[in-house]
Amino acid sequence: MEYPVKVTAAKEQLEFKREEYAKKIGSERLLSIYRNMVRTMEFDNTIEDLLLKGHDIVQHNTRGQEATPIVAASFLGEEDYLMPYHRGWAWAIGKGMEPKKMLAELLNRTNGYNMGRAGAQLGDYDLKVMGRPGIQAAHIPIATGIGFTCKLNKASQVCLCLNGNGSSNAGNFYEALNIAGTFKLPVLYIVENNLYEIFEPIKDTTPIEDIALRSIGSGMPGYIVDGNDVIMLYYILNDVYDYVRSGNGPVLVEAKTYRHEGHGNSDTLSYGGYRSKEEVDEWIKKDPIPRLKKDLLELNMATEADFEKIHKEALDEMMEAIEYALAGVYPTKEELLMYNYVD
Ligand SMILES: Cc1ncc(C[n+]2csc(CCOP(=O)(O)OP(=O)(O)O)c2C)c(N)n1
Ligand SMILES: [Mg+2]
Repeated sequence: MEYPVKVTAAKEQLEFKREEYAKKIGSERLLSIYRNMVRTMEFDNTIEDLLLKGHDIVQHNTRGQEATPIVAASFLGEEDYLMPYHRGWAWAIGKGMEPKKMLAELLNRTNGYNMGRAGAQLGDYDLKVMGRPGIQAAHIPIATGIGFTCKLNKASQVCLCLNGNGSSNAGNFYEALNIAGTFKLPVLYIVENNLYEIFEPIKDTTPIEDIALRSIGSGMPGYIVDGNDVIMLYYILNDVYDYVRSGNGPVLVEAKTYRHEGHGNSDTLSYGGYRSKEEVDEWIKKDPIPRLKKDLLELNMATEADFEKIHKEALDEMMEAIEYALAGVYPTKEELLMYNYVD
């Protein structure tokens, strides 16, 4: 029997002509992806500064993993859903959420996206960005449920569901993918395999190296892609979205990547504790932001001035975001009790 799993490294990379494909995507789109990666990086830096100043924010830094969620979100239209997980903020910025309202939400102010009541589980239902549950992998069956909605709507609407490699070990993952595979739901499941679950290296928690293999048991195609290479990601995801939007059913994409920082605010061991400085430094060399910049410069698709402008605008935006967020107020006791089921 021929299994439907597809290993990217074998076929696609042979056919892939980097320069030609980058030109096909075009400067405008690639610079817009670059801009969103830089905005995400500056958003993370802003949060880290506020944490140092004593503000209370739940933070899982994106640094190093900007490319996959931003490229994936760049294919979503207004009608498409996004079900995120806890890692970073790239998915939110990629789908069009505003850093100032995100920051206000993270600081629990009423001028945030969810009146300061969701914090790090923020969402924007107008943009079809769903708030994530705090329980690992609980979001995956929800994305599958959204897949039923999309299928019933019969348009080419899709749901993008982002996951960590750790979530792919949970029972929910298997159940949710099994149902999506059975009913051919238009859901794109992406696993950002950053090789760790908090302090645990993947080899201590998972018996396989390639999470994409788990697509086989759910009857859907699987892809393995370099999650730090914007142009390659675009190339693979372009076909994957076409497949899902055309009613063929779900796909599982595994993006190989790495987080530069610790797991969350309380992880001070990111260097020298559970992982070596050499390992982190090797991955910093594959940082998707300078990598895309190098590609665009080498292909004469952008100039240094374009990049300077993007970085400056991102910094200015974050200064405004801090001003906006800190000017917000906390919800009152009455406001905190609003919008419960009993209402
Ligand atoms: C049921 C449950 N158990 C444990 C946790 C604590 N927790 C938060 S993130 C995480 C690991 C996530 O690893 P992974 O899915 O690989 O994502 P990454 O943090 O590496 O991006 C755990 C165990 C939780 N949120 N829910
Ligand atoms: Mg992980």
